[in-house]
Amino acid sequence: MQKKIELIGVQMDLGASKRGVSMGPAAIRYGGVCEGIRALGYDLTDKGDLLCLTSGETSEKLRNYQQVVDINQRLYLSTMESLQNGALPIILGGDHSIAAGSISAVSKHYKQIGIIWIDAHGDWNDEFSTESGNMHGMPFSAVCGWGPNLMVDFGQGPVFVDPKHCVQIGGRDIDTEERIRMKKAGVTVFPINVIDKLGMSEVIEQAINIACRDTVGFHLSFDIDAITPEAAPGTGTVVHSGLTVREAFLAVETISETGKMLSMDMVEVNPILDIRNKTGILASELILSALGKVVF
Ligand SMILES: [Mn+2]
Repeated sequence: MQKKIELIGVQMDLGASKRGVSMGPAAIRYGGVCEGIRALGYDLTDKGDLLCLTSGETSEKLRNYQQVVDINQRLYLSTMESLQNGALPIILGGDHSIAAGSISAVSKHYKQIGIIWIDAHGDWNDEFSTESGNMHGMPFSAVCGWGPNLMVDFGQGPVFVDPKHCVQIGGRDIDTEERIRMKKAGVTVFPINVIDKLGMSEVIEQAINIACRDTVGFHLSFDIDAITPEAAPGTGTVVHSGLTVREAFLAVETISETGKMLSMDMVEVNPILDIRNKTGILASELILSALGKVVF
């Protein structure tokens, strides 16, 4: 694992229907992420936050698309700059729409990457399959080249991630059309009931194998709503009966042991809906465990 880390906050919440995840980067920083990363011995640069445009074009099926595209263009450039510096980028969201910018930079830089996407949702919609028009439900599809088009190519000349190197973990609220699209594309999905049966230890091992086979390594995109709402109440689209805190830690601890994580997003922390920054602290701790923090 690289010793240089660059942190990029993204104050973006226009890809979601509930406001407030724009304050996520602050909540995760208050949770101690910077101090923790330095304590692990990394050379950390906190690049501060990107801010989104105050207004822009919108449509029913692609809500706030101009602001979403704009922030992704700038996050792409910032992530690419970090990669060219030889750093491992950690992106603090913000809603999940920003993963289009971060991942497309990682994919373009390394050419052949896998993705491990830990989330209650599939995030595999386009403008035709979406039921809400919320663009935080579309980035996983976009970085694989499956639309929506304006999120696939926003001027960067994308290198698509092959869905056969992509894994979704923790899904339990995947739309009907979205499910068909994921199956057709060939994304491997470990929904919550499969995790019940196999156990996270087995699931994360299989996921890592899929994401590492014929790739340089993988990007980890962690949506905090993957975790059960009792433990992570500070998020906008809660779905009951999610991952336990220990299952989540086991996943990121095992990921850390591989040394193959190239970059990471931690998204959808909403301090407005949180209880005494419980979710912000949890997000911070999960990042540290993904970077090698051990309990013994
Ligand atoms: Mn998500």
